[in-house]
Amino acid sequence: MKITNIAVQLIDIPFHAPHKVSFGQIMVQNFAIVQIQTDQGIEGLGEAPSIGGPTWNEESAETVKLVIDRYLEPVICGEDPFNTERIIERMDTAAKGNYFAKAAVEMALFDIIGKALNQPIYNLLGGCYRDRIELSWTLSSADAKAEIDEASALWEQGYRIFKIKVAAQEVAKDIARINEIRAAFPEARIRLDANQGWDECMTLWAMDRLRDVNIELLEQPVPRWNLDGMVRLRDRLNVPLMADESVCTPADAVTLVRHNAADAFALKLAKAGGFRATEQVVGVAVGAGIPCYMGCMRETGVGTAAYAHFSAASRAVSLGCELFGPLMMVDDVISEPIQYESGHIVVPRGPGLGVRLDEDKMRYYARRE
Ligand code: MUC
Ligand code: MG
Repeated sequence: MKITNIAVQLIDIPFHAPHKVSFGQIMVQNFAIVQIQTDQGIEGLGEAPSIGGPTWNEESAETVKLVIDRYLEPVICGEDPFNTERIIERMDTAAKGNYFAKAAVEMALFDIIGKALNQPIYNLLGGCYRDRIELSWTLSSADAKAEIDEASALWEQGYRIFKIKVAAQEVAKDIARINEIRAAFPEARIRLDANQGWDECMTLWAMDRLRDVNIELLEQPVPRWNLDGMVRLRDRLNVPLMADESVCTPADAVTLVRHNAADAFALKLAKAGGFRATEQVVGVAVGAGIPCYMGCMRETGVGTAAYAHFSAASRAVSLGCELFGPLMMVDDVISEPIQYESGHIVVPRGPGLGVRLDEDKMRYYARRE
């Protein structure tokens, strides 16, 4: 089989409610949707999301499209999609970094391979170790009353883990808000994610005031480069520290382990460069006894399916997942929605990613400029 064409389309889908995080208030999610064609008529789907631009890291849907169109497509066309390792090497030679772009391409390759073999992607990665994954729901409106209402409805549906986004407002307001949420949900598993928005001093100050709140995990409080700060925080806090922005590639994972800088890793296929690189990150984590969580960038059903396949097959993903992207947005671009049950995502079972694009929705949400 040979790859004949790669098409990248930009689409924008609004969130149900403004998403408030350390890097701003985001109303609309941007995506680069990748479609790879082959000479045998099998098409593969991939996706790279971005939260309103290059906000979470350096990449955006626009850079993904440019890098794929101009630098990756020319070195991939004509290759056999089964040769993922060689294609990854060619992509790494043609473009440094740009992992979201490479992950979107590799996702489409795995979709093709799964369809050609008539197998879901999880069967290419270790099989169905789990067929549903517990969700951690993110509260990101920065308003305690609204978040308690939101969490109450979810609690009824079976959600038990809540991740509160902090650092979008003054730290004292976050502390009051977290206390209110804890009082409303004494049994909930509560995690915090500052998205690099605090410094070491502020983290110590805040966590000292939250010491009776029973926080399960504190995710990426300080900037991604501040590994020494993470090491010191680990020494001084009683709450486990989860690395997210600090741990993207397998090399990052090794660096974190060598520094003893994290208790847990948040995974994302996009930030590592795809399934294969994420497997390598997990290899480092397993070797170091570090448990993993499957984060997300608020993907459509395409990317969400990919992340679900990985989490289904990987025993190390023991801290649940964040695969609720389709529920956060007003619509999706796949024809059959991703299934959720009692606070869990149900892993799609069809060949490849197990999802199909709805072309009308793609046209409706297409970038207009
Ligand atoms: C994360 O865990 O950092 C994606 C959207 C957002 O607000 O943060 C990332 C996820
Ligand atoms: Mg995070």
